[in-house]
Amino acid sequence: MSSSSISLARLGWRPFHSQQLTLEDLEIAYPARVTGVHRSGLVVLSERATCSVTVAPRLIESLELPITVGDWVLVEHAALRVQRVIKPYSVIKRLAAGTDHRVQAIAANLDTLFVVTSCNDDFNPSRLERYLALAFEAQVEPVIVITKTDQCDDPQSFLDAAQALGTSAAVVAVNATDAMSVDAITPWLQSGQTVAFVGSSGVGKSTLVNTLSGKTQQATGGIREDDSKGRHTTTSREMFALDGGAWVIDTPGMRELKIGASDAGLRTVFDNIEALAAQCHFRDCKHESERGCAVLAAIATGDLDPRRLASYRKLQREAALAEMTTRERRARDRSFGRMASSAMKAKEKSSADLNDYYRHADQRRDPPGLVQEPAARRRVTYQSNPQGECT
Ligand SMILES: Nc1nc2c(ncn2[C@@H]2O[C@H](COP(=O)(O)OP(=O)(O)OP(=O)(O)O)[C@@H](O)[C@H]2O)c(=O)[nH]1
Ligand SMILES: [Mg+2]
Ligand SMILES: [Zn+2]
Repeated sequence: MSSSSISLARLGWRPFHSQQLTLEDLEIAYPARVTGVHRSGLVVLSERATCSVTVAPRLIESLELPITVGDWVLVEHAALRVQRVIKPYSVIKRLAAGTDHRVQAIAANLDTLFVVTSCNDDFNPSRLERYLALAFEAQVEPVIVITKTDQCDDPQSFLDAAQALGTSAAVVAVNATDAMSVDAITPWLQSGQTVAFVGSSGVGKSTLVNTLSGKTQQATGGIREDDSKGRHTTTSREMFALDGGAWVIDTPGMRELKIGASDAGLRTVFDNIEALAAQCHFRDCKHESERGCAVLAAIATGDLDPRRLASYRKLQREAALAEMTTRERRARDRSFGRMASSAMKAKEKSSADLNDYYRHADQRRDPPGLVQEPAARRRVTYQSNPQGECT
């Protein structure tokens, strides 16, 4: 444990969080902010100290989303243990890579998401749209940061391409190694604000964090995509304080970014297509070959990039699939919950029967659901049947 002396407001605490607390809560626990998540537990920062705390498996299982960097938790006064998690005002989440469709929380209680890309092959408008959808869905302000302007002959063309997406996200181009250049993102770094850097490996997320903090907080390095293990320089998410009082979260490079259910997020990223669609002749126009389609007309005149429409459709399909899978998993969890509860009831019934049996020991008969072993080594064992009832 190391001591700190920092106000809750400087740590990013808001009235939104206070509203979730009672005086009784504060008698048994105190608020702390998660700055790191490790297999063995969490690193948290409170008004008093930085500590490592544990989380009971039962609490982990009860959470809809895993605890992530930036979350607020209540830590027990009596032990270095999380008592509960405070609902965050924003969470950036994605679907985990692979086939199990788990939702992964990237950062919580975030004000700004810096979507980082470089003036090189990494720059990809459709990938930027994915990141923007995550931010808008979480109601976090996105800012597109284009790095490596010093290594590029025509940074303006990348700025123009990002601005051509036509979203409300601000676009900034910087040399991430140069403090004067990185000053361009300081308007989003007010005291008590929390920001995160996301983007592919090697685009300069950690370099930005180091340049902003004026010291080497994070290791930086080149991309090692040819490494068969695909190791990237930053391997875990961490939160740091800047001298000005803002909190920055550095994240490992993402190779694959799958979006989850994202209706509002997608509508915001593609609001120009939504506006055109409202002018189509048919209300249920699919913008394929219908008469009076305003979207196709805009493509024909060059006012809408066909890539945007293709990207919107692809992300809509992905979001719909994610929503369906989430619904299926919830249904599965609910039916598992019902099964578990009927098994519990069966167990309680069988205990009640057992008590009854012992109360009437003088008229002893074999109790229901029990197999009686020979008297010499008498003990009782439960027999269950597939319906979860005792016989
Ligand atoms: N010249 C120049 N080099 C940069 C710039 N941004 C990043 N770099 C270099 O690019 C390399 C990768 O930068 P990192 O900051 O480690 O990239 P990252 O996004 O944190 O990568 P991961 O941690 O793997 O996700 C380093 O060698 C940096 O010095 C920039 O704007 N200009
Ligand atoms: Mg890094
Ligand atoms: Zn149409």
